[in-house]
Amino acid sequence: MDEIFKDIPKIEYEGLESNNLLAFKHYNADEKVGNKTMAEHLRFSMAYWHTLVANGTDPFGNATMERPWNSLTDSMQRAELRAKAGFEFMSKLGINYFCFHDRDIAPEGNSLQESNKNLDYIVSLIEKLMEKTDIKLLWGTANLFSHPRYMHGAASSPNADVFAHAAAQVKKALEITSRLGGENYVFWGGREGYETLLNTDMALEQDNLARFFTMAVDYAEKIGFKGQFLLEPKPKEPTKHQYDYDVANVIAFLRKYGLEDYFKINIEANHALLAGHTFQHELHYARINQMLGSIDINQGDPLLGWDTDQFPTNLYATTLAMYEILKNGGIKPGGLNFDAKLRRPSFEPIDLAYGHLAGMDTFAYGLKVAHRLLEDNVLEDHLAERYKSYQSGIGLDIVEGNLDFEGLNEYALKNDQIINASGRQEMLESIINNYLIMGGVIWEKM
Ligand code: XLS
Ligand code: NI
Ligand code: NI
Repeated sequence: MDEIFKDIPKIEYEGLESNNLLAFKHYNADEKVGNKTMAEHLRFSMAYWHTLVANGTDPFGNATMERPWNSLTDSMQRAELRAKAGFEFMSKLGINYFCFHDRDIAPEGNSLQESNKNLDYIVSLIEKLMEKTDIKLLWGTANLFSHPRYMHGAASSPNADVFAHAAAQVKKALEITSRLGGENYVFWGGREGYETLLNTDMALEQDNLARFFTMAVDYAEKIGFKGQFLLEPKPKEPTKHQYDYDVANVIAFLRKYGLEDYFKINIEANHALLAGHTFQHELHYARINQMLGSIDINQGDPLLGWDTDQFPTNLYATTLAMYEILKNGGIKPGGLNFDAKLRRPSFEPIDLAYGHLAGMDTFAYGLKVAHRLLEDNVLEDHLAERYKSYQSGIGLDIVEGNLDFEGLNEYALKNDQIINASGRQEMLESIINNYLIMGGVIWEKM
């Protein structure tokens, strides 16, 4: 096959000694961290929409991205070249998974029939590319937000015809995800939310959303789709208030409608920030509720109030994220999907390599530091000490349910000697810094 990204070489691991900017310094796919290789821990995935479809348009300006398929006028030919380019890119970067929306891989036609036909054609091509490269589908999803018909939402639209159309689209997206062996299926509530309560029946819209998810679960069972369903929270954008606000909100929603056994959560770093949380908070909240399914890796800008979807380069954040993932016992069948895009002026194809490479190295480093923190029981020992009053005496009675308010009152009346211990936050922060500085490489030489 003709090479499409001629400027992007195969990216190899060369370690910290190398000054080659197009080589990994930390991500070494086959290197073991604990009992798994980095590739097994990290399960990186390319996001079709950002890496292959985004062209640099923003509300103030036109496309900037130089991409080989931009010169083609036929939308199906563009889709074909994109697919080939995507698989070449993933092979060169050593990314073993990808994710897509239905409308990323094939253009929307003039009717549902035509759109489905376009999909079938491209899916056959993708199937062949997957076979050739051994690259797998992490998840598929349906774009229920770009087309004008979804202006009021999809499953939460006040218009039942829109609900039906969205259902047909998800039916097809489930079929192709299943055909391609997708390991998960994602719902991100694109326009499932509201602009004003003056015209919104929130109770009906939420009931309808749940009806929609229930039908999806039933249909997956019918066609034998074995993948994990995931819901991806986001507090705002495009609507003022999205229904899938954050992890806590999604868990409450799933439990209300009896869907909690069928779904896990896909957590995106930038969405956590928009909800006023850290990525670590959202991962932790999902983990302790057995709901951590997969992650969309990127980073936001704390000075901006929207989803900037930048490539992740913050070592502190990736360390704490990998800490949660290790505590979760890994994230399989989920993975680390690059829901990240280039800045508009980074318009050359080679920038795609720099972006993904930076993200992969940043997560590899975070993985190594998190693994070391866990091996040394740094935070675990401190936690055990901090909560030890619940291991015996009155604390154990509370935990075991042996006491009520009256019993506790009796105890408290006799005990006026409360002694607190320091939380040691600053000490812990400095320990984390020391682990971060010694990183994944230097300690091995010490
Ligand atoms: C947008 C979302 C979207 C989902 C997939 O903010 O992150 O890209 O991941 O629909
Ligand atoms: Ni996302
Ligand atoms: Ni996003």
